[in-house]
Amino acid sequence: MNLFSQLAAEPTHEEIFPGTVLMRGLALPQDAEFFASVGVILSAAPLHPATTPSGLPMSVMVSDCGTPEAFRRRWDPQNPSVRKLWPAMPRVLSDFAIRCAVRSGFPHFRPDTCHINRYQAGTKLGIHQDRHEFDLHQPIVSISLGLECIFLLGGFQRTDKTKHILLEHGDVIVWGGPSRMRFHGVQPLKPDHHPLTGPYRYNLTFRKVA
Ligand code: MD3
Ligand code: FE
Repeated sequence: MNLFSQLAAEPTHEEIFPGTVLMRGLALPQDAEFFASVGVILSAAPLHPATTPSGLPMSVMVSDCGTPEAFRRRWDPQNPSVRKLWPAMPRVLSDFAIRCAVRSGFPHFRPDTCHINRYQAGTKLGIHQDRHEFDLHQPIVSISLGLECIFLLGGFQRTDKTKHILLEHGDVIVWGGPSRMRFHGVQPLKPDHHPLTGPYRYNLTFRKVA
C-alpha cells in the first residue's frame, strides 16, 4: 500500500447538519463481508417491492431482518404483506452499526432492525419524512453498498431546498435527533455496474424500534 492509497483508505467525518454525520468509506474494509451478510438475509427474507402508504408498488425493492420484538412492532407499515418472522440480524452488521454510532457520539445505540433497500438504474425514492414510531433519542445508521447515488437532504418542510450528497460504495451516514425529521430522498440511479454488487445499490438502515 502506498501513501496515497493509505490516505484514500482513511474515512471522513463530516457533520452535514447538527445530528447528521457522513463518514465516507467507513464500511470499505468489510464491504465483502457485509455484502455476504446481505445475501444471507435475502435468502431468508426475499426482496419485495416497497409500497407507498396508499399501497402502490414502488421501484425500490426492500427486505428486513431483526428481533421478533421489532418485527411485531411492524415499524414499517409500508410492508404489511410480510408475514414471515424476520431473520436475525447478522452480528457483523449489528456490531458495525454500533461502532458507527459510537464514532458519531451515540454510545448507547443497540439496533434491533436492519432494513434493506435495493436500487437499480432508474430507481428513485421521492422526498419523504420517516414518520415511523421509534425512540427519537436513538440515531439511525445507514450504509451504502454498490452503485453510487445522489442523496437529497432537505429541511423540515417538503419544499425546503435540498443538499445534494453523493453517496458511494462504503459510505456511512448517522442521523441523530435534531435531523430525524428532515425530508430526504434519492435521485434516479444511473445505469452502472459495481464489481461487488453488479447493477445494484443496496442501502442498509439500522434502527432501534422496539
Ligand atoms: C435522512 N432510505 O428507506 S437513508 C428510507 O438511501 C430511506 O435508501 C435511504 O430514506 C436510502 O426511508 C437511506 C435513511 C434515512 C433515515 C432517516 C432519515 C435518512 C434520513 C432522517 C432524516 C434525514
Ligand atoms: Fe427515509
